[in-house]
Amino acid sequence: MHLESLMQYRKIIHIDMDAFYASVEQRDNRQLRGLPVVVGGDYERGVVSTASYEARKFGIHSAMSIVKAKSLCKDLIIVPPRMEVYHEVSLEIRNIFSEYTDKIEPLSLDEAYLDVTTNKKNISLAQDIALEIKDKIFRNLLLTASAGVSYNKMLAKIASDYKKPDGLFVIHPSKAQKFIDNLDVKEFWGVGTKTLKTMHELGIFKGRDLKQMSLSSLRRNFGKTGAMFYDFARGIDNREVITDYVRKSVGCEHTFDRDISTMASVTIELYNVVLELVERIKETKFRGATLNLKVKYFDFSISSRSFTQRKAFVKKDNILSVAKQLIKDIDYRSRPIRLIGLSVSNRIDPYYATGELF
Ligand code: TTP
Ligand code: MG
Repeated sequence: MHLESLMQYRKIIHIDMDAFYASVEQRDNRQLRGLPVVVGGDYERGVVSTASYEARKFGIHSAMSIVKAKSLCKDLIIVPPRMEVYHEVSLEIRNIFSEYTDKIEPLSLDEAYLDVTTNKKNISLAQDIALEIKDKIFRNLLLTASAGVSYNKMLAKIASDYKKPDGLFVIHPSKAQKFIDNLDVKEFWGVGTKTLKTMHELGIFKGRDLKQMSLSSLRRNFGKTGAMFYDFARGIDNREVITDYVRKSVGCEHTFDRDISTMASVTIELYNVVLELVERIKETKFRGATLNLKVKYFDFSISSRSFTQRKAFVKKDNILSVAKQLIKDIDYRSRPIRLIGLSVSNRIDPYYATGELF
């Protein structure tokens, strides 16, 4: 395949945490590790939210009744869900993703698509990004995730499921058709129990069978989704990664080669941070009414100050004069500083803003 034709392809990653709720419980309680655990309500009509991989060996899976699960494994441990903790972890993995791209489409607490065609670290191979993300999730959160990499959403999602748990699987554009031809149709996006039954009745079992079908016959049998199946069988899925990301702040930080403690050096460094912040505000078009100053001292302790005004912080002179006010009572003479950071937060919706935005 020529390089020029490869360049047209998007780079999509799908990340899915392994046995998410159960893994968090096993992480936080050593005694649960290596054992069959389900997260769910231990009452008569309770259902399994998720099963640890050890429990899955007994045939236990999500949405199964707890009663049934218990009958399959007499030593099953049932843990009640701790949604706040799962939400917290979800935010943390989202933060890791956003080190690479803002094009993030979360599907649930533990699953997201990322479009890394262009990315913040200019890494050319999406597979390298996926590996870094998996590594960071493991090092920071002690949890494993599986990642799928391909040029569209459908294939990236199938790929993340392919080597679970702790998997990384890449479907390269040049290998996609062969992969799809051999794929069971139940793996295709949008194929539920009912569709699968109809497909089987039509003699469609693998991707290659699906590809044999004409567009009109797929439309006749499956309505609108029929056209989608026609495309999927050919490796085509143009759905975009849809972000729900709303920026809450914009900022930057400078760490110095040497700790600083004189007024002259602090003024210069503060000015440099302001310049960069103004650039970032221009790039992101972010409008916020609060300016935050963060200072890290030589001993890594941190002080922060903030100031809120009626209009958005946009202009250099405004930001600089407020930043100077904020740093005034920082005692850098007796406690040299190693970092200065500035950020603007407290988003202003232009329609409700006062001042210069009107
Ligand atoms: P999944 O990603 O479907 O499952 P999982 O992370 O537990 O396992 P794996 O990805 O390794 O196959 O769902 C993520 C979480 O969503 C899961 O941990 C619990 C919750 N969930 C439910 O509460 N009910 C359900 O029926 C399903 C499928 C998931
Ligand atoms: Mg999962």
